[in-house]
Amino acid sequence: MSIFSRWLGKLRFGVFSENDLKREQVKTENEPTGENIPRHVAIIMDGNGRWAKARGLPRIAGHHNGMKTVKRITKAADRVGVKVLTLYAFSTENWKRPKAEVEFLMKLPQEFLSLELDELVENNVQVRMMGNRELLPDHTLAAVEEAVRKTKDNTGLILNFALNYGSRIEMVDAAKELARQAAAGIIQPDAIEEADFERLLLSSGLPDPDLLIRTSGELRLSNFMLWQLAYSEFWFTDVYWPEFSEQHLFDAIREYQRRARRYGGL
Ligand code: V07
Repeated sequence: MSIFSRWLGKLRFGVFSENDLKREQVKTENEPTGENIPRHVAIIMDGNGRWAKARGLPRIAGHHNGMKTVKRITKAADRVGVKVLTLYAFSTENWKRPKAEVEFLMKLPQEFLSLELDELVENNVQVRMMGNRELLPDHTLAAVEEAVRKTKDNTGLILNFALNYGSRIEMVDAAKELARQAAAGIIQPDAIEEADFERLLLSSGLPDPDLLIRTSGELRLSNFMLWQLAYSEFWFTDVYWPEFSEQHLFDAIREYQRRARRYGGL
């Protein structure tokens, strides 16, 4: 059935849902539907600096535009029924960048939240943060904690920011805690199971990502969710993060659905 006749039918019978209207506002043509929408999508938002450089702009202009993409993609993911969206905003390695760039990046959570928190609350989105809180500037942490607190009882999309996150240190910290518990006689080393380790990871309580997206042509994990991505589907694009659109997200999800169907057929 064509889109046209589907809409004609809806017009005649007056069964426009709220989602139809939202869809119309954005006008995407390849919106995934049906079974097998990935529950958890994780994204490495790469290429902001390169996007800026290609336009003769400073790197921070790329980061700032990347922030606008965060809003667009959060709404699109929510609309198609993704339950958890994890975004890699700042890695433990990113501290090595020039001081001025790091300072700019550390202001983005506040800026993003001052613009978007009200709407996130309205849309029942739950904001979380995954990463080491200790090294974050007070102003950054305060803004994030406020968003986490104000949205903690929300039951819609979980928007999980990986901020000062590194997967190896996450696992080392989990191992240390298990070692402490073993030394204290709380657990038996031989009885340690995957679930015991998993409970100590920063993503504890979330399902593993079904789909990992990385933008900007890089084909690496860069210390991102090494444990949690063990069984995930990967999708890469050359598009720089500031130019990543709803259409790209939907392409990735449709490809995920195709792969899931193929496995089902075996
Ligand atoms: C950052 C924009 C997106 C592209 C990647 C680098 C730059 C949103 C946040 C954010 C983080 C936590 C939070 C709310 C928003 C953010 C950093 C960088 C450090 F609770 N975008 N964004 N944080 N960029």
